[in-house]
Amino acid sequence: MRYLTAGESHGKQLTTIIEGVPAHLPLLSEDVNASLLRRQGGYGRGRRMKIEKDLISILSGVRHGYTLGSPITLALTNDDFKHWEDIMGEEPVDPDTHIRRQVTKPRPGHADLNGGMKYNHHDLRNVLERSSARETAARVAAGSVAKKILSELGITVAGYVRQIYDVEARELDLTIDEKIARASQSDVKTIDPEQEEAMKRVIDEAKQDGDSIGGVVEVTVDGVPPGLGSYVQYDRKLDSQIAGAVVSINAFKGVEFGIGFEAAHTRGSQTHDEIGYEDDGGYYRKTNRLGGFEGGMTTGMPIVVKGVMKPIPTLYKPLESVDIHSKEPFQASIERSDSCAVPAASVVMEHVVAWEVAAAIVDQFPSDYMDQLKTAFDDYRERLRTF
Ligand code: EPS
Repeated sequence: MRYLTAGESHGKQLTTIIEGVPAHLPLLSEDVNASLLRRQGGYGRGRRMKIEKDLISILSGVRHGYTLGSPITLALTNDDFKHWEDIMGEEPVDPDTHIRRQVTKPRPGHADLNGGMKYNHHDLRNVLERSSARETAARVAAGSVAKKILSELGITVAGYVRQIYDVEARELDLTIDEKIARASQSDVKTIDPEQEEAMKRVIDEAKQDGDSIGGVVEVTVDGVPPGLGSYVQYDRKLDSQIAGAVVSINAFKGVEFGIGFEAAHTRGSQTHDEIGYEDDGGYYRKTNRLGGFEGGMTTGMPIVVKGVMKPIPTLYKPLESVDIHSKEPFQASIERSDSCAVPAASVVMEHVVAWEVAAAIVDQFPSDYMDQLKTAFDDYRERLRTF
């Protein structure tokens, strides 16, 4: 299973084309829209989210509420395009207008300068329009289809905020359904209501100062059997595929599974998850310190993965940079942006992780149509139960 996205931040639309989804999966535009709506929410976003009403059109691959097994095209119109038609239209414009509108001041921390140098763009809008995190809407759309496949197989995925700036959610012993319920009730999509106000406060403070802040997102996947992914080849390790997907989210700088970086200072006896056996359920782990992975394969314990998001680089507070035409230094002062997008990013991370898990399953089992996949998946679980 694979997908591609296309579209510029202020262009006409974002498009996602997904290939390899089994036939006969129930899929409605409401399923995708529910995910898109969640991504649009979250305390700390700027004015753009009030302009966009992200609603998908399914242009191919679905008939009468079910997938056909053919490529699925999901199209998302940018409502803001009407204000940008002159700037982002595909027709040529006269050279004077073109020069007047060029963006020549690269923002530190964004793709602007490197992208301009690489593609020889002297108008940095040609870079920033595609590198913008608006593109994550198209990835959430793909992930919402992945989540439908997973839910048919009894697998649940939850994304929520662990930390914003220096405010951390407490370690809480919650079921995945409780995590989903709490995050959905929280303006900052955290599972810890006690830290909610403090998280909002640091976002307000950053905004007042014209600054931005990042944080930590966690995703849990419940209901996965052991043995998804493979140890036999480096590029088939599912944890590495998930890690790559997480770091591919705009502004994400790091990833860890389970205790993650803490493993640098825990002993082996305090790191690994002891194995037990029950007549009814087969093998199980007594703990889940490794976040559900050994040898690039799932252990059967929940997948627990964290991603760290840096503060958004578009700042009201100026940072030093250099104009690429005049070569003069300037203080980058920028129009609108989000002061914190960590809550929205928790929805994005949930969906990219869901995609990787679903893609691993679809690639591992016969999956031309849903019943075939379900039967193969159930047989596999049954075989493991008595292994
Ligand atoms: C973004 C800047 C802001 C965000 C945008 C990502 O948009 P604008 O420049 O139009 O104000 O709101 O996020 C989205 C549009 C979205 O859908 O998430 C950026 O520079 O990455």
